Amino acid sequence: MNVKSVEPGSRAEVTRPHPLAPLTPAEIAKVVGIIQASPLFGDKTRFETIELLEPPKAAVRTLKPGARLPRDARANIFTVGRIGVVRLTVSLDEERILTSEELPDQRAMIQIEQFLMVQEVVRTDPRFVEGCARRGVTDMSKVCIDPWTAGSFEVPEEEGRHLCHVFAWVRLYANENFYAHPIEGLNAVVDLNSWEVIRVDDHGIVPIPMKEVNYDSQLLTSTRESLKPIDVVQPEGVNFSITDDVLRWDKWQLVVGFNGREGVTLHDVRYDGRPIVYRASIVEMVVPYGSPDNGHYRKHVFDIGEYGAGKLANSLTLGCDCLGAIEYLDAHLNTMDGSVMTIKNAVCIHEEDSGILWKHTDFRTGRAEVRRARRLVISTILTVGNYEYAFYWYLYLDGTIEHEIKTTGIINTAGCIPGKPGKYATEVSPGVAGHIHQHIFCARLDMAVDGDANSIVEHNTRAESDGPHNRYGNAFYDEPTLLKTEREGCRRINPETMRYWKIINPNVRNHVGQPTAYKLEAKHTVTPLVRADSFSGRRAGFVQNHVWVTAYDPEERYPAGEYMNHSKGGGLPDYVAKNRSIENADIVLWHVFGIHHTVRTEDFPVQPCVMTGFKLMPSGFFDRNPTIDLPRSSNHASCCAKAHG
Ligand SMILES: [Cu+2]
Repeated sequence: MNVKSVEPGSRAEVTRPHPLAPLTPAEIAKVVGIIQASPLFGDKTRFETIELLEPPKAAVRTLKPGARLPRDARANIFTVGRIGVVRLTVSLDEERILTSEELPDQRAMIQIEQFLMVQEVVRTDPRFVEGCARRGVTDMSKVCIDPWTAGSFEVPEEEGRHLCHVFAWVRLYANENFYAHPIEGLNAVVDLNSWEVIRVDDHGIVPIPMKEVNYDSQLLTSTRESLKPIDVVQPEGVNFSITDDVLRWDKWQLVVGFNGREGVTLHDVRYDGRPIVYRASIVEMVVPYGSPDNGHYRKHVFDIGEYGAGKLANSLTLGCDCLGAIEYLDAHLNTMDGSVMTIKNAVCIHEEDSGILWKHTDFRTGRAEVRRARRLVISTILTVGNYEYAFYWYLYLDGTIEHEIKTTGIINTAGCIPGKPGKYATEVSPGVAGHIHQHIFCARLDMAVDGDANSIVEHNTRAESDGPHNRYGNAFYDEPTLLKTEREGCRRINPETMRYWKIINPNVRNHVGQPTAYKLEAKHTVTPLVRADSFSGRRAGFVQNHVWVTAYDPEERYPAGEYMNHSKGGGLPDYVAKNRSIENADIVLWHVFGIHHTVRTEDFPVQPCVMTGFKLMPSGFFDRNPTIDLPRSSNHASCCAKAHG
């Protein structure tokens, strides 16, 4: 193969990447060079995102071994001082811009490079300085400013601008937890083009709580006795490999991608060579807060669409974030000025024991057969301001795919009169309130169960009607309903009927003559509570259903629309308005799930992980338990604990 030796964790040296592998640093630099050499580029041009333009699915599907496809990129650029985005596609092979589209009303995502610039601008604004002084804060170097996206609220002076809306806290000294000291009721609105504070809102003074509530080990005065270690060792090495960008483990194979908007993406996921999902990723996350008070009604932030998940990924640390024998992948992205930024160890890949997989004891003979479950974990952790999101894709030996999100970090805090957090919040420390909120995620699952032509069938369990056919009153049955169009594919969960959905391939049958299928286990949905026709509700139409199904269109990528910042609507409600057929077609399943978060005192100062997620489970895909062929094994490192004193 025409591939140079590859350092662990690096794609930089691969000279002929897989067609779905993310852009290499050299490719990102080349895209920047091509744009900089064009008349579109000027001194004030900045780069929002540069990512792989995935080749057409048909070309990937028919690619001969050893052949390659042209490498193309997508890029969004913008100009300092004015709103608008230019959307480009670029040919890396031909070294030229293929398409260029001016979108004068769209706004780029807020870039991490802009976070501290916003803080500086607000700290020096005389109206904001005065507001702080009214609250007894005169040392502005101690004021911490978090830039929140501003949304779209039809405020006349905000229309047609590119803004952020800020909340403020006081940090008493280095590494101190400033979220324990909210400067309540003081917000600024900052124009990200002119870098002026267009307005300071003072909603009234609430005393700043000064009690320290720390979590940093340097600041804690006592810790509990440490636990003896649990070591995860694989003395014979790991069971997975990455060759030419293809990750293989047991019967699984896939390509792991990464980009600035979505973070980790999975491509062409197969088990035993059989395709299951062509592309899977978490494409949006919106966090609506329930308080109408002060500036808090504006908190309805799209962490993926408005900030971009990729750039916020952590560099993970061995033995802390990740336990065991770990393979890391670096993430290569672009900075705003067009440099290549590399997040070392952004993606962690490892194997985990996950309890028993199956067991049976023959009570007549006492003979037991037991097999242990194991999963391959592909994970990444993001820091979005105060909060952390840890994303885990799990592949199991039995063909199950699971996605789990662990939410942790620091709740967004507001100030209150001690003992009076109000109707919309929980007081977590005297004078510190955490508002009720939700974290709503959307997964985009381009399904390919045994091929690209799939259908979706909804299953509801019904109790049998009364009558002689149900003499004992025990009868209940599963009722399948084929969803034929995009409008029929807009569905919510129903625990009363044990509702679930199957993604079937009507053209491939299992050994009992049924279509091969996977099942979506929607195990963690949330009920939307923001009014659907409100300013914020219109921007997040996708939360109104837990399942959406669309005909495949590679340009329909995001459930709240391609350009989110200051959006007024769009995304899935528009896609399904076309009401295309979703029967025996190339279809995309969108699953909306999340966490309903009524804050607990235990969520402060740092919240222990709270989980959400979903599963895709084989359901008629295999003719029998596909893990019956696992050999018997016994772990020789296990021993008796001798815990009795
Ligand atoms: Cu939360």
